[in-house]
Amino acid sequence: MTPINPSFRRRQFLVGGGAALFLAGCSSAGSSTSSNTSTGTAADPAITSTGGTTGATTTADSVAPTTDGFNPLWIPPTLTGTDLQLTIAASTVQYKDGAATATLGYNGEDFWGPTLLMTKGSTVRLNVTNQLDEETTTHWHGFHIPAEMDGGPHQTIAANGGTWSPTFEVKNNAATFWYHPHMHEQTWSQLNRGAGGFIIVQDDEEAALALPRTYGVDDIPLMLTSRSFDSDNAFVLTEVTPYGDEMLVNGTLKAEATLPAQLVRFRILNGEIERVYNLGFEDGRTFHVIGTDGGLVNAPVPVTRLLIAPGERYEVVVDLGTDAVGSMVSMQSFNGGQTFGFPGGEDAGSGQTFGSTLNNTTFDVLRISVIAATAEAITTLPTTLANNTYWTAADATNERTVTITDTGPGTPFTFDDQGYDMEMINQTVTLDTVEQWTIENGRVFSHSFHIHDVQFALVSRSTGPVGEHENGWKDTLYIFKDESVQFVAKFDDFASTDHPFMYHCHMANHEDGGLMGQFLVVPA
Ligand SMILES: [Cu+2]
Repeated sequence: MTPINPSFRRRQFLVGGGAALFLAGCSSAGSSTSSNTSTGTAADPAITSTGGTTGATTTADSVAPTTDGFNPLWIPPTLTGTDLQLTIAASTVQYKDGAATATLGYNGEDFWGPTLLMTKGSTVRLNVTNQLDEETTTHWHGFHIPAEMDGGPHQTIAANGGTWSPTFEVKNNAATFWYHPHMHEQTWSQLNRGAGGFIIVQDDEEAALALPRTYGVDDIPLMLTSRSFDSDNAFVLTEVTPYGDEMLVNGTLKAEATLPAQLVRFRILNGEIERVYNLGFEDGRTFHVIGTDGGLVNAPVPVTRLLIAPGERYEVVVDLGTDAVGSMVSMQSFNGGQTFGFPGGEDAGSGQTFGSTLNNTTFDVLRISVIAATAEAITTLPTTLANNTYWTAADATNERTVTITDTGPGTPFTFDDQGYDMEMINQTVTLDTVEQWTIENGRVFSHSFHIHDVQFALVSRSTGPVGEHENGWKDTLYIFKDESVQFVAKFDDFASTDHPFMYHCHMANHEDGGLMGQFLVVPA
């Protein structure tokens, strides 16, 4: 078997190296229209990407294929501007010999979609066109926006050409967000086929810092997931196979990134259905967390391992400055020997119930091949990154508890014994209230709790101290089996008596199974 990278097909279109403009809205399934342009200089204060034409996509993917079975990491092209067209369509990827694998992508990509670049304070309009023969939605994960613009299960986009056009001010801090389907009971299916994309928000505070910021060169988005393939090369999706047997990074099988010998920033998204990653490097090197879901942390946090649950993002910086040009180092996930209830800790072995060859073991996530440093390399991390003041328990003027429940082995997980019902409002919050939410998980398994609308401060874990690296704005948290956690958030700006926000487990199989509730933020 020769796994083929999605970008391999794209590369065949790279004639003459010219920057081919992608015509927004004119995508067709399976076409490969990404251009291959070099990136700009690292001196730009804003994130660097070429082809800054409004509505245009560019890509920094210009890495030569490798010869020993690894595939060059695909870097999604960027899409900039304030009036953006996103079109989701069916496609295929030739991952294996034989039949192509059916996939979904946005704007002509075969799997995943362009990276949207947005600036804090700007007002954006998105036109999302659905070329699928099924309904979908597009959720702007982590964004603080009105509920009717949020892209949850109520904002469906009609099949076969429907368009939804939300508009909102970008109020979030500079950070890494993502967009993905949030279709009622179809999130797993649509995510599994590859629908999603990154959003990078930029702001003046982040831009003033000497951080790696050249997209695709020293600033690399990494969407981590895995898939299993059936005998016809289709992605497997059954109730007992939420874990894939093969690692995909940005949709690339057995990915290798060619990176310069300097500080490199990774914007890591766990895009899995269920697996949690316990990330590190094969040589045990220390790396630094610089950002959580909703923004920069106040100071870099050194780590050697980093747990990241589905839906979570961490921005990290790894120092390749002392790695020899031509050397290799692998990012790995150290998922062996975890305690019972760790998602992906079940016994390895494809075909077993909930099994996967990547379960309960250490496996390669991304191979890094080191090349010479760039001319304007960042070589030292700033000691101070931000000056956030986080909410504390003392700030909260209202409290509520949400409990993860089920009715016994084999039954779906629910919140408070109530499966998700589109017609039921589970919580009502008064606008401008600072609330403390306690999430109780006494059940058999760990989960990934995500709440829309707000960025919260994680204030306590019953199992021990909140990790230093978690001390930042977050919208998603990993909750262990038999744990309760508390977070504090202010529910400001957007009230509605009609349009709810969601809170749910970001393990898409659990979400689709009913582990989701909805809340209204009502006027005071
Ligand atoms: Cu869950």
